[in-house]
Amino acid sequence: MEIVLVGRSNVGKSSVIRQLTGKRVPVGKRPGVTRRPLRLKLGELEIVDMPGFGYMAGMSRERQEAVKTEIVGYLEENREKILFGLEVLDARAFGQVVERWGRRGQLPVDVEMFQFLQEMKLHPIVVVNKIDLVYPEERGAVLDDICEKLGLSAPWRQWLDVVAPISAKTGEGIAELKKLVKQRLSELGQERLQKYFKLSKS
Ligand SMILES: Nc1nc2c(ncn2[C@@H]2O[C@H](COP(=O)(O)OP(=O)(O)O)[C@@H](O)[C@H]2O)c(=O)[nH]1
Ligand SMILES: [Mg+2]
Repeated sequence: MEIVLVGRSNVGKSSVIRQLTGKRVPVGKRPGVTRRPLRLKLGELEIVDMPGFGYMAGMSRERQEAVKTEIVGYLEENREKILFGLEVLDARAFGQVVERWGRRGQLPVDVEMFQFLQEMKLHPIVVVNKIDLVYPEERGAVLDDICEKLGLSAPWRQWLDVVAPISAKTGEGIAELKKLVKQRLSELGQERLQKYFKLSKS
């Protein structure tokens, strides 16, 4: 059984995996270097860190398209063993990226990927990371905006079973995210896998 993480490079996928599992995975390595999905084995569960999609300095358009195709292909081929998806976003950068693409009349890959995960019935959890970089008084508006851009109507608090604002840096929101992951596992009848997401005693 697998839980699959998708997101742009540098949004903090590896950091989120570390926070969720307590296991060290390479963080902050040169983005885009990871081509194959990285797998973290937790007994009968595997956390699969997909290559980062979207623009990266020094990467051709063809390569960007190839990464997206690779991820979509992976999800299709392995659908049977995938429990659900985690899509990681950068709280501060997401809105700007989506608007930039929108001005060019294009659907940003982040939004496309979220829709694809929904179509595949992979019940994605949207992990809005780096929330520490958003002023507390602006967080509500930023989260509403992210929801609307993903096709989820504001206010964001309606989507507490989908959207998890966190900081993989400070640990804020991690307890709520773990709860959400355990809830998904329970909905899928996989309670025995919940033990990998115990709350840390701190
Ligand atoms: N401020 C802040 N930085 C973060 C957070 N999560 C990750 N980072 C930093 O963002 C960079 C990319 O993180 P990484 O986990 O390697 O991203 P990945 O490329 O998506 O796997 C690293 O320098 C991390 O230290 C966060 O919640 N807040
Ligand atoms: Mg990484």
